[in-house]
Amino acid sequence: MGLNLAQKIIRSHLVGGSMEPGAEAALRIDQTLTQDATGTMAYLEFEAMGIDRVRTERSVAYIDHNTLQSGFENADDHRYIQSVAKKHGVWFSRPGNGICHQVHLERFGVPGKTLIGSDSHTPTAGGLGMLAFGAGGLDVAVAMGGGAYYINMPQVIRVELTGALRPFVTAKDVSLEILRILTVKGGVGRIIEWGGDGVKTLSVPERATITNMGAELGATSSIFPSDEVTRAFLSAQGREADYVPLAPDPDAEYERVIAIDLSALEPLIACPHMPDNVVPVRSLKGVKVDQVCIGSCTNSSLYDMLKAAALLKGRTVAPGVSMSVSPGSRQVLTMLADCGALTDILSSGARLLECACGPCIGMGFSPNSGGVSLRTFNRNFEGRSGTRDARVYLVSPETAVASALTGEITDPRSLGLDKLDVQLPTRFRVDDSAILPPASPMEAAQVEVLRGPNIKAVPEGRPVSDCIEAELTLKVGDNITTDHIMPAGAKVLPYRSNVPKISEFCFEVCDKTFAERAKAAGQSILVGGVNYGQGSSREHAALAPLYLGVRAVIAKSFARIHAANLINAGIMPLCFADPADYDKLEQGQTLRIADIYAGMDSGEMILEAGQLRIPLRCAFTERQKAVLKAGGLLNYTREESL
Ligand code: MIC
Ligand code: SF4
Repeated sequence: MGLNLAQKIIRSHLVGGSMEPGAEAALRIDQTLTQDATGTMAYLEFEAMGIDRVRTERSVAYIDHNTLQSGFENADDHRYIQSVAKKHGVWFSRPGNGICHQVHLERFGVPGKTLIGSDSHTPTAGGLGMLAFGAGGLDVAVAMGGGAYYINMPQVIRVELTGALRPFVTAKDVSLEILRILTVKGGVGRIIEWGGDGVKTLSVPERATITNMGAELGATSSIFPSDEVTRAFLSAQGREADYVPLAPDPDAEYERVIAIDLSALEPLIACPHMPDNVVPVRSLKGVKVDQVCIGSCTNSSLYDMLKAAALLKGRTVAPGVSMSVSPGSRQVLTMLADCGALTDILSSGARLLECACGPCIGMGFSPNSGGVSLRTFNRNFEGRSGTRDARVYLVSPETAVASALTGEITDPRSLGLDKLDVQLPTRFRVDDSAILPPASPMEAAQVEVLRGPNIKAVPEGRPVSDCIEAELTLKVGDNITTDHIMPAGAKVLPYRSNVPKISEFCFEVCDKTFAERAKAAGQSILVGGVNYGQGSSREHAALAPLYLGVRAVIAKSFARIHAANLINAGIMPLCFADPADYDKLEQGQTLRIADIYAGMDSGEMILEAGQLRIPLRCAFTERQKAVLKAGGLLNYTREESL
């Protein structure tokens, strides 16, 4: 039996475990990336492991999230990351150089290699044929130290593309179409492998838009083959030597095949407040728009920006609309400037923001109250924009510009234009001066790591005991995101390296009293619904609960990265054997789970709630049991290396 592309890369990187679906596979990791909002913790964890120098082929630290420096905290974090990276063998992409996923695609991604990053959209690199995973900072720290990365061996879904996109229908619409089909839970435990004749019609940046939003499906990863289009992109980046052709075997097997005819698609839009709440743009014609944002790691490539500029050229943004453009990288911005497209953008009345995540993570440019914001981003979770009652829609750059021009949600096809004639250059402007190399092993000892007062130690995990008795301090519903558990935004993000402080904001979106109540309770258990912890890779969504005394989370199901982060923090993710039992529990009850060690082995535990006996299930691997019993991955790694 032939192998699909994901299996081929996994097989060539397998250092332990098994490739049987559902079993744990240990993978050798070739490259890592971090961004600043998760990076401080990752490097503190790396330092705590006591390893001198990274053992990967390439590790890169990006500064792209916390670039609003409204106090000393973010600037201190940047300095810390710059110095710790230099000391330990990590390349450093300076603030302003761009969004990690965009820059990594341009300058470092290599087909057939493995990459993990402390950011859920790391699979963006799958657009180049790389097998890339979003992970918690601690997993990235371990991989930097040469340790394996563990995944539950996913099933692989093939999406068979035929035809070609029609004018004003884009890769973003392909992402929204697959979200409409599979929903935000449909990719959990799966890799999405894109194939078929339609693939060759998509450029690498378009492929990357599609693999980027695989994160919204909950997928473990997403990947495209590496072909002549990939070669052309790498060669235009001056990196043709990195090219290798990659394709699945002709007789490869898949769990399921989904067919999408690119020529049958139309412009789509995801409505508030979930990326899978997708309808045709034309069905919302006339809805008044207050804000339009173009950018984010989904749609900030030169290709996207050139299309936006071409549509804006000679036109002006409607008076009622406030519009921002944030190019994905310095390469994109300088090339826009060189060809004059930047002038077209600025003359339209759009505001130019930094090459960074910006509004995507609530770092400025929040919408007006109750405002309708159309964004080319990937997440529209409630409150994420920084304005609690804003209504955020996700669209392509073409739909965003068309709507900015008319002031209402507009299908770009209705502007009466033929098509946009935008070509990718045969040569990008390559200037890596904002990517600083690490110190040589000889010089490393002299490099001083610079720490600011906001940088506090990583909280200590506590070994899971055989019996837990604790209050159910919070019961939440389905699809709780990490933005609910540990909100981001300009107010909270500066505390990413200060867990005691950031914990005060834990679950603020759901219940402002939670942090204080949990702390007062000492130990607690949380209860959630389906797909608990979807969204980001931020391990703060596990570290803050750890700091507040949470010992276990019981849910109907979990998102992959968050479940791994809980285990890494020494908190047990447990599932209801019968999801209907969720309804029987009430916030404030005292819960008890006994015989935990035996339960970890048998996969079954009993939750006692007053007179009720509720069966729970778990499926921890031997390694995960050891991690939990050690009180988290950091303790486990320390113990292992003794
Ligand atoms: C996000 O898009 O939610 C983030 C901010 O990039 C996160 C990482 C973080 O919270 O720092 C992610 O996607 O993992
Ligand atoms: Fe940054 Fe937004 Fe991409 Fe997250 S999703 S990496 S915040 S641009």
